Parts: sequence; C-alpha cells; structure tokens
Amino acid sequence: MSENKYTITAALPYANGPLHLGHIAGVYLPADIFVRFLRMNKEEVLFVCGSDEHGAAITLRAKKEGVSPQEIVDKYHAINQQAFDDFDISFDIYSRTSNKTHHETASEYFKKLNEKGSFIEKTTEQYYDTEYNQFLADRYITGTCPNCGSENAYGDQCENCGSALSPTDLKNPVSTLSGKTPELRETSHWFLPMEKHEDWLKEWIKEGRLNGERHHNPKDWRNQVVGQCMSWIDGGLKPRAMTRDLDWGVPVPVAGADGKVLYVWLDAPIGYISATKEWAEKNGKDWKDYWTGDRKLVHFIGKDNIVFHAIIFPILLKEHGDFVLPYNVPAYEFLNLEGGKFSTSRNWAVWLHEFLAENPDKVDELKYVLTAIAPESKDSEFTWKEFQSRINNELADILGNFVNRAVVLTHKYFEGKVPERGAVTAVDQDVLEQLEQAPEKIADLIKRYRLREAQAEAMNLARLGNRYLADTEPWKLAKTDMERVKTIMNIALQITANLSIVFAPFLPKKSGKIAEFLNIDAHSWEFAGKPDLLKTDHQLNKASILISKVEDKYVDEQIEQLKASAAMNQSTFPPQKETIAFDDFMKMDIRVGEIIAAEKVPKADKLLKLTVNTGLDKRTVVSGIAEFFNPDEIIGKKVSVLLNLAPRKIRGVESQGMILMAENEEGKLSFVSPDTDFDTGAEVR
Ligand code: B3M
Ligand code: ZN
Repeated sequence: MSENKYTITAALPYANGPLHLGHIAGVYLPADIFVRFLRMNKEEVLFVCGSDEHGAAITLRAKKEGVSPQEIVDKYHAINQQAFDDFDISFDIYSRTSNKTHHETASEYFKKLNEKGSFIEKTTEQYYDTEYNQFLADRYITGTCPNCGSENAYGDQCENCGSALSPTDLKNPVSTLSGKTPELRETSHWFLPMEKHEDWLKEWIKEGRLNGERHHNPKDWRNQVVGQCMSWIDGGLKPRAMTRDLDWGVPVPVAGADGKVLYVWLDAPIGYISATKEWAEKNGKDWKDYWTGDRKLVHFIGKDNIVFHAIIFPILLKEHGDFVLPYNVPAYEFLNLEGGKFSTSRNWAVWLHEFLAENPDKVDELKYVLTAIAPESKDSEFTWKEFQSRINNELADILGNFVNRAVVLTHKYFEGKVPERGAVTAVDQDVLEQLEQAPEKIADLIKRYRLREAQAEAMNLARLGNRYLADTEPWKLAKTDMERVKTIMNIALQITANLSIVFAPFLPKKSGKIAEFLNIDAHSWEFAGKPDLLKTDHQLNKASILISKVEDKYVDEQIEQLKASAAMNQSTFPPQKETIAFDDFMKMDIRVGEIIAAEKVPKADKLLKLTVNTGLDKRTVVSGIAEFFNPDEIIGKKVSVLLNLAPRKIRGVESQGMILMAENEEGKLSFVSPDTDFDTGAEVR
C-alpha cells in the first residue's frame, strides 16, 4: 500500500489561446515529471487539469474575434487538450470549467460559503464604461500598478509583481473596451474578507502549522512563494470581490443576482475539485478521498498565480471546512524566448501544437531541453541554439551514444546476450558504487521539486557509463582479454538498464525505447541503482538510433520563422475578410467628392456632419472623424464617397452615404483621396 496519497493539480490554462513553451516549461512538464516519479514509486496519485473557460480573458478574445465565448473555449479547449495529449502529459483527467459538473460544483461551493457567512455583501463604486455599458473588472480595465508602477496592471492582478489588485487600486485606469477613462458607478458584490484570515494564514505559510498542528514543512516550499505570500499578508490583506458583473461564467446562485457571475479566480480553482468528481465518477471512486484526510494536495503553477493558490483558494478551502489545504505550491518563474518575453499578442512564441505538428518524433527531446532550462528559481531563456546544443551534445552524444555502444558491442562480441560479470577491478567497483548512489540523489531532488538538477544527475549517470567505456576500451581488449570485456560490458549494460529507470519521469518515450533495446519491461523506481538488473545470458534486442541530431538549417529556419511571424503580427490589422464576387464590388458607387461644409454633431464627440458635393448633388454625410479632424481644416478636401449606401439616421441626422477612410495600426484615420486634382463625380472603381 502506498505510503502517501497525492492530488496533483496543474494550473488550468485559459481556453483563449494555444499553449506555448513558456506555459509548458513552467507548469505542465514539471507537474508531469513529478507525477510520473510518484507513480513509479507506487504512490497513490491523481493528476488533474482542464481548461479555465471563464473570465475576461475569454470574453475579450470573443469580442475581438466577433464570436461567442463558447466558440472561443470550444476551439482552444480542443487544441490544448490535443497538444497535451501529443506531448505525453499524463493527466488522469483534462476537464473544463464551462461544463455542467463544474457549474454545479462551483455554485454549491459558493452557496455553502455564503450561507455560513464567509462573504460580506457590499455595494461599492466600480468602474463603468459608458460606451460599452459595462462594469469593468479584471482584464476589462488596465492601469498603473500601485505597488510596482507597471503600466499594464489588470483590474484584479499585476502580472509584473504578482500583486492582487482591485480596479479602484489602479492609477490612471483605462477601459480595455473603449480605451477611455471609465467612470465610477455603484454595484453590489459578495466580498471575501481576507483580512480576517491573516493570523492563521501567517502561521500556516510561515510555520507550516494549521489549527496548531503540523501541516507541512515550510522549508519544502519555494522561498519566492513564502516570501511573496508573507509580503502580502504583512502588507495587510483586503476584502476581495468574489463576484462580477458579467454574463459569461458561473451565475451567482443567489436570488436577485441576475447578471452577476462568480469571479473567475473563485471558480477556476474549484475546477480542480469538479475535475476530480468527474474522474471519480468515471472510475468508480469517491471523489472526497482526493480532497480530504491525509491527502497531499500540490498545486503546480506559474508565479503570477501564487496569491490565488497560496492565499485565496486556501481561505476558500478552509472556509468550506471539508477539504485539505495545499501541501505545497511549487511556483515557477517565467521562461523567455530568444531575448524577449513570450507574448501571445505579439506572436512572440513557439506554440506547442505547431512544434509537435512539425516534430512529432521530438517530444522527449523538447521535454529534455525545457527541463534543463526550466525557470525554477529565476526567469530563464529558451533559444533555438540551446535547443540544438542540448539535444546534440547531451542527449545524442552522451545518452544516445552510450546506450548504442553498450548494445551494439554486446551484439558484436556476445550475440546480444548479457555476458557474465567476472572479477571486478577498483574502477569497476567505483562505477558500481556511483550507480548505486545515483537514484537516491535523483529521487531526493525530485521530491524537492528541483527537477533541473534531478535530470542533470540522470545525465551524469549516462556520462559515467560513457566515460567507463572510453576508459576501459573493450573494443581494444577484445583481441586479448575477452573475459575482461565480458565484465565491462555487463557493467555497461547494468548502467543502461538503470538509465531506462531514472530517465523514465523525464523522458518516458526514450526510456521505453532503451528498455525495448534491452528487451526488458519498465521497472518501478525500487529497482533503480541495482547492479544486476540484467541476468547473465539475457537476450537483448537490436538497438536503433535513440536520438537524432538537430541540424543548423532547422535552427536557422525556426529563428527566421519566429521573427517573420512576430513582424507580421506587429501589424494589428484585421485578417482579410471573406472573398466576394466581382459583381458584389461593382454594386458600390464610389465617387470623388468635395467637402464644402463641416460641423460638429451635438453630444457626439466622434461625429462630424459634412456637406459633400458629389458631382451629382450636394448631400449630408455623418462621419466618425471628429477626433482626428477639425471641421474648418477639411473644407475643400477632395475625398472618396460611397454614394449608394442606404440612408440612415445617426444621432438624429440623416446620413446619405459614407466617406471612405483608412485606419492605421494606432487607429489614426486618413482620407482616401485622388492624388491629383480630380473633378467631383469622377467614379472610383
Ligand atoms: N487560468 C492561468 C493564468 O493565470 C489561470 C490558472 C487557473 S488555475 C485554477 O494564466
Ligand atoms: Zn505591480
């Protein structure tokens, strides 16, 4: 029976875009390595994740693409679920928070806490966008962070310093919808009085004690996690709204709360619980076993999620009363890319699904590189050059080369049968001792979430094997002392068998290949370090290439492609519209016109009322150009006018046509005018 029982969660990625390598290196890959290691040690583990499908990130993307939030989440939930699957991330379940089970779970959770008085209902002033008629929270509002001065802080969080914020904390707030300064309006919400929880939180985080008893060893937590939490607690926690004025999310299950939904950072972590429920139902288990009792709950996250997983969700878990609190919250720093930050909006990213489509056979190679450069204690950098050098100089030249020599030489001298080990020399003994010690070193590092160093220790075992063959040169001894060659090759093969075990959490596919070459089943961790995993005369299979090298050409192409897609994406111009027939275009009657009068439209700061000589007549056209042009500066301007547009009333003025304008990346407008003095009435086609 396993000693420990774990529930491991990985932060639910927002289903508003694809996954890039930064997401993978800093959350999902380390979580998967840790889970695979626990499973190899026969610990009882549940590994849950899923798509985070509510919140402003989703609805803003939907607005931008002119589709519904459900269409956005359906698209990216599928892309990301497939990418995780193709990248061999071994979740027990990958769920989603827009599903029924989650809505029910989150709704019941809120109701329970509300009924026990965990929240305080308050009416406060919140920012409101009068143009979009919407309250602004979270990513609907940005401004200057009061703590670090970053100018891109969101209404609920500053990603630069990690601070939890409220919209009214922001300096110079701007609506991300209209780009304007919002006004304050009253609205009521349910607040979590976080300040009431400071004392027990301090004891729990700083001393690892809960209700006076030992909960975890605070030394097992990353310094930056404890440090960040303590600085927030010492700075004084503030009440935080747990509901929002939005129409996309889990509706607030209280009468009279129409138009309000649960705050996404209340609902999303509960997604770990609802995913557990779904999994348990499919597997005939009691989901409560995975969230109560002596269960060890571990949240793998990025550093911008610390406050939500180490302060807010623990408060909600403790308030609920039935559930365990996190045993650890290994938060990762950020991975950067080729000298810049990963950025979805600037398309400065290597998308996981695109890499896998192009390199389906390089899953473990990418895993190896991302773990080798993982941002465990500080931000780190992915470069294609390092991608190539780690794969070529370490994976291929050390691990691949050693495994290949051990198997090929055994086929060459002993028909592929494991030779008997004879008398060992001092060198042999030293190698066998290092072999015996390696797994414990690796295991200890993994248990402390130091996976970079753990993988490096596994690679050191391959180095040991490589050096052992290079030093003993069995290919020379074969002419004179075959008994010695037998002992050397036996030891080399024992090292190879151990490599298939210690690399299993990191490179599951490659360790499986090594086991296949050796014609053995995958071993659990308890066998690691043993010098006799392969019995004398055991028949090996033939070896094939374990790691293929990365060519310079591939690296150059990737760097070019990255720069090109970023440059292309620099322009934020909308993509080309759907194709139309020539006849469709010919229906439009566009002429050269002249503006002969212009005035502002009362109470409409964007509009000008123009009188235009079209060459056929003089007509009124209302145009949204007031922010860019003064009426008197455009009199006499030759312009392009769409004449046969159905008339429409705009702010009480009948407009008979449209002035064609060009809009650049900053949203500035320019007339589309003939470049020589054309007469009015001239046709544009
Ligand atoms: N969706 C990830 C992010 O902040 C967020 C994690 C939720 S885990 C409950 O990008
Ligand atoms: Zn900040």
